Amino acid sequence: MRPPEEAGPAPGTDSTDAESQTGPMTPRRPTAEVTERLSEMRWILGSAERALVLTHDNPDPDAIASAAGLAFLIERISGIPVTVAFGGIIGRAENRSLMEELDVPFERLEGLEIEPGTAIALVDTQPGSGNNSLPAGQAATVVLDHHPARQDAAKGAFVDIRPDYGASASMIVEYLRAARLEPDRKLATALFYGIQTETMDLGRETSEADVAASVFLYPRTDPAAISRIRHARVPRGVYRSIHEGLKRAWSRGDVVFVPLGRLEYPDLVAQLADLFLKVHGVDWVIAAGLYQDRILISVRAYRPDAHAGQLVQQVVGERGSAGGHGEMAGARLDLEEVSEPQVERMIEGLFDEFATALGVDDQPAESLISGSTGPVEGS
Ligand SMILES: [Mn+2]
Repeated sequence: MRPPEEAGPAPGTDSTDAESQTGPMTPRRPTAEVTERLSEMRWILGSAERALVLTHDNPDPDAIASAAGLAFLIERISGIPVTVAFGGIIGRAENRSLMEELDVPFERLEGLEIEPGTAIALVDTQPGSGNNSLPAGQAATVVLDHHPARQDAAKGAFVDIRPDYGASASMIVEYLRAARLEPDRKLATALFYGIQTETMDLGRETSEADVAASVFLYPRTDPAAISRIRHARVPRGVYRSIHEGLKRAWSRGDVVFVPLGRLEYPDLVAQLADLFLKVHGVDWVIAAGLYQDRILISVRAYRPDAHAGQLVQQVVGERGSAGGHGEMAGARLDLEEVSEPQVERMIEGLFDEFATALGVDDQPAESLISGSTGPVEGS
């Protein structure tokens, strides 16, 4: 994975000595800026007795790796004890395997008491994004994220939001490098894996910083561990959902709708959306399923000009919480006392609204796999 020579800086550009030691594909962002932010973060954490690094609910690899990386950074720059936590569950087998390889103790936020003097650091999520379990009334001291900035995010004392980055883990790598902290093999492996999955192997919403972080990390990773994570064995429930999706997926034009019924774990909906985005000619996937008492929606687009985050916010509106990037987004709608047939009808209604918003409501509905017309009913 040696970077091509021609990608290096042209003679006379502002390559420093430090950069030339790590190869030509180093972060473009001036090191001085990250260093400045780093000392600002250290100063803001100065009055804290301890820190709680919190990432989003049902964390994905980018969230898991970024949280572990930020905890390491804060511990080292501030010398205070750090706890890492998340809400929800880690369902996906690959993500469980990542946790095992990473070997960092993560706590479930539900069981934690947040003591006075605790600085809360949110990573890969923001206050008000609806996908984290930051207790109401708790302010975040640090907010590090690569999702588009929300209004509430500005309430953090230290806020660094870079929507042009493909992964939060790439931001963490820049901070670690600015602090001259060497991630150990486990952390480097997790950060690398987080960036690769989040960017579909540096293909989706990827910036130069994501490439530079990957190049920096790769020689520090354990390739066998990455293989174990990537090829983790999965429970049968995954195949039940794939089966359900294959049976029921239908399309209008280049938009595919995937009703998944009840999900074994929450991130299955995103996993299946990714799977269907691989189908030739598909530009959009809208997948939806039921987990506990909420509808989960995952949207994927196969075009860099897509506004998936805006689309899902527009369709879901006040009925739930929604957000995301250009090519990947999600939403959740909390339900009360609703029967499964009612949920199925709600999902059908939401799919119709997505079809209208995407301008394909006049296109014929076809089953994706069997080729028959009309959405496939139930299972
Ligand atoms: Mn992320």
